Amino acid sequence: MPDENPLNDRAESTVERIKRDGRSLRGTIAETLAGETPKFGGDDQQLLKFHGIYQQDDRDARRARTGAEKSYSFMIRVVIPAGSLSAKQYLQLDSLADEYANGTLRITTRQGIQYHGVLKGDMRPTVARINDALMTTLAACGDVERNVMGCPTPGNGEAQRTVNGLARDITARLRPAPAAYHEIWVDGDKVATSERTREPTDPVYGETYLPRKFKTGIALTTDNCVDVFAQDAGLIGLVENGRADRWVVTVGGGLGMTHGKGDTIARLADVVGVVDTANAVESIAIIVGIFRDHGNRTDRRHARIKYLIESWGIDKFRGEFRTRAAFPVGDAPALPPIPFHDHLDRVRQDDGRWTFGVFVLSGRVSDTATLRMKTALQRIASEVAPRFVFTPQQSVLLADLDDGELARVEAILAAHGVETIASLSGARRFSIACPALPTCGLALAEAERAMPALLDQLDATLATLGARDAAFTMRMTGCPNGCARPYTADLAFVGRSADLYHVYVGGRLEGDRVADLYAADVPAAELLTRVTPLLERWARERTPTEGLGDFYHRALGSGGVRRKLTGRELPTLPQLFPA
Ligand code: SRM
Ligand code: SF4
Repeated sequence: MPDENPLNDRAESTVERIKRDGRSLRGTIAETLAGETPKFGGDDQQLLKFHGIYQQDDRDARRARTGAEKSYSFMIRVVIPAGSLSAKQYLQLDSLADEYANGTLRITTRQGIQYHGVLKGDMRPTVARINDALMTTLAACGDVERNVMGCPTPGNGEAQRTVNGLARDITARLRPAPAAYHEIWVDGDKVATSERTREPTDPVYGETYLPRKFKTGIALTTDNCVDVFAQDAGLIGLVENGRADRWVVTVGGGLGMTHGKGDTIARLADVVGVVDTANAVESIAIIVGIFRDHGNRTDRRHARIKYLIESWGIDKFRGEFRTRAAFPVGDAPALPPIPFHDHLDRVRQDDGRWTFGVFVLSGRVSDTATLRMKTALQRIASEVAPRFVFTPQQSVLLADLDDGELARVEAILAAHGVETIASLSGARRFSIACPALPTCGLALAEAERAMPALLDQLDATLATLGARDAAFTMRMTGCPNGCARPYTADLAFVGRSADLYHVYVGGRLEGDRVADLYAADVPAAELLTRVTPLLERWARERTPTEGLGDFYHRALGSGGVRRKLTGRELPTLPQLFPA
């Protein structure tokens, strides 16, 4: 079919060339690993992403090292479909954090794990031992299907099994198969060389893989904790009698924007149609195939599938999907509002056992003087051995516990200073922050490191207003790329420059609405004072279960469900909430 994306008329982007010349993701990674230099060249840095690895430098140390070589280390990301792993696997991940990384594990917003601060010489043992524990870093990053998210649904064994099974099957169906990965990281030096002859191109992705990253999430009509409408592709299980046998297929969500660029957008997904469980995996593979064949390969800023949907329109996309599908595709029913659960605290499973959800602030599993989260989880893994499930809100569930094990888990958590869920404020419990400084090369401002102080202030304000326990989601990112999904939050702070943030208001936990730009270029020290008038009105006038975003829209009388936001919005700070 001729390519009808007008943006594809121009020359291919540099990354397309790197992928094509990369000898099936081999590059010269093996040679650089064996050499003395502390860093990889530009092409290899791009190829390393497909192996789940980012070259980073300590941005705190940059200023001190002016003129000297940067302080390089590596971020390594582990793929964990639907966030589910055994206690034994968790113990392996835990020990690697101490042996090779900065002593912490970072639970990601896509239910994966990241290590920060791995030195070049430690990359190979780290990745090899992740593989030893039957996990991988392959395709954790790069222009491929990323870690597939799945709702943990701890109370419902049947739906949970289906979601987990689909997440694993999509992962297996769409995982790239470069021999280079095993040669370099698992099999060792003997075969790892860039001199290898060309091997067959990847059966799913071809020579140049996808135009850009691709993300899939699996939700249920009973729970949208995976933020399914923010995903490139999604499956929403239509739950009846505890089972999900039919799936609404969605396409075209995505949050990354660029400040000031009106042609970059955060966008919620559209519905493609309804399919049976047996065809759900293939439905995602078809969407990936359409993206591979028609996505933009000239301008990476516009290379996500959301831009193809914007350019084609959803009707044309549905037509292409049906043409490729060798199975029935039904029209989707109008979706009911889908609730949201964070799955924290005690949840009774349908087999009578328990899941206990532990809140992890910004996903950072570490030990401090007062909170020894890392030791607590390590002890639980070795002494109780529950199934571990990382959540899309950067927390962890400990599953399949009998009554005695539940009591043991709660005792270990308490002994290590882990707060009970009941003691968390609503804003804290649903907060998310991205890593930002000092590791992220794209960060413009702080996020994870600024979150504790910001939450302390917010909690104090909300307590004064009598709204400490009201549930809403506050998210923070160091730049507009949206890694903590800020644009679907009730309240979000998005880094603009070292000390300035844009403030967004109007999303909500259910993830079916994007926010408005509420105030622009607000200094870090004034973030809370800028939103306090809104918080005051919300606290005074909200209905008992009304979140901040819902109230904002009701007070504004906007009534509308906003599904798209651009990088060049004007602030909407309304007269109703004067600064
Ligand atoms: Fe992200 C790039 C961290 C989820 C949108 N993201 C990055 C990098 C790798 C920075 C870089 O390219 O140099 C960050 C590494 C920072 C560090 O030091 O660790 C990074 N993203 C993360 C994580 C760890 C944030 C977290 O708090 O957990 C999440 C890892 C998920 C995983 O396990 O795979 C993470 N990133 C997201 C999400 C949320 C999601 O997927 O649900 C988004 C928004 C959804 C989307 O993709 O539209 C997101 N990350 C981006 C973008 C913007 C992409 C775009 O279309 O414009 C970038 C920049 C890029 O790709 O060029 C980015
Ligand atoms: Fe880095 Fe920006 Fe993503 Fe935060 S949102 S991790 S600053 S790319």
